[in-house]
Amino acid sequence: MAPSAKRLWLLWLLIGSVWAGKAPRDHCLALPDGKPQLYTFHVVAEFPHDPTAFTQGLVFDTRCYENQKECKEVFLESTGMYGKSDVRISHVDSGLIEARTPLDAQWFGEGLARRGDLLYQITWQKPDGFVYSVRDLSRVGSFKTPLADGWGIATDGGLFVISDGSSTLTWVDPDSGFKTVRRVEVTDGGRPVHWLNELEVVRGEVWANVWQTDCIARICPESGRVTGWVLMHGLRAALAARSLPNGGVSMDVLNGIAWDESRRRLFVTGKYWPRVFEVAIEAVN
Ligand code: DDQ
Ligand code: CA
Repeated sequence: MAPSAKRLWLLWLLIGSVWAGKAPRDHCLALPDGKPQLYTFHVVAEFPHDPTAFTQGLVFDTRCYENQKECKEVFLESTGMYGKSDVRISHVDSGLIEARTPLDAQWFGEGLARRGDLLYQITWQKPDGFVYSVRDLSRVGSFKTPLADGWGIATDGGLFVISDGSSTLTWVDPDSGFKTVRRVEVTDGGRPVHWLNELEVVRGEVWANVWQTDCIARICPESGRVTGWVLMHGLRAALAARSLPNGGVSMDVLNGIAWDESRRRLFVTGKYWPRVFEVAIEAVN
């Protein structure tokens, strides 16, 4: 090759690789043919959970106490039902409820997310949200989401992602009045995935449990594509079969995903479930 042609070829290669690096692409893993990866699970540990809690939002946290040189693993949880909704902090190991703040009876609690020292709770069939101090669960503010119905909420520490039972995820910015920043339709094989409920941001992905199913979708936040399905089948039935004390209400659907980033643990529970499970997932296809 003549030297000038060679230089042109190298330049072309350079332009091509820079362009490829800049081109929009989603970083989320999926099977090479674009199909979602399927995952099964096994239970690693189980923890007591208030069987009268209609769990709507679940977050893992570590709480350190000033006077005692001690830190405890806790769940921050939002519960639903009119007249029974609250936000609570409970100890992971014992289920002990350390603090709770009830929600007025006109609201039905839904998802919960922590950002810094604040907890953000959204509500069912309303745009209304409430802000609490994570220290003592005192109510310190309120907000309105751009959605008429609140189901799930999660954050990576910046924006919030919220669901409303449709197939759309909406990113909102708490620093600019909860205005919509971005909306994405969640799809699997091109078809919309409806009834996205409780959410968790797990290592840059959005995980959503799909209402009335035993399935958790791993969603690529950029494209909305479901890159994996975590199949939790059998967990609810096995727990129900143990007939644990249930506080007079029978177990409802799987709901509640919490991620412990420091120890990479995944926790799941459900509405009126007497246990929270730590689960490990394994790819099956
Ligand atoms: N959601 O959590 C799936 C978003 C809503 C659950 C609603 C369950 C309704 C129970 C009965 C409500 C009585 C007005
Ligand atoms: Ca969650």
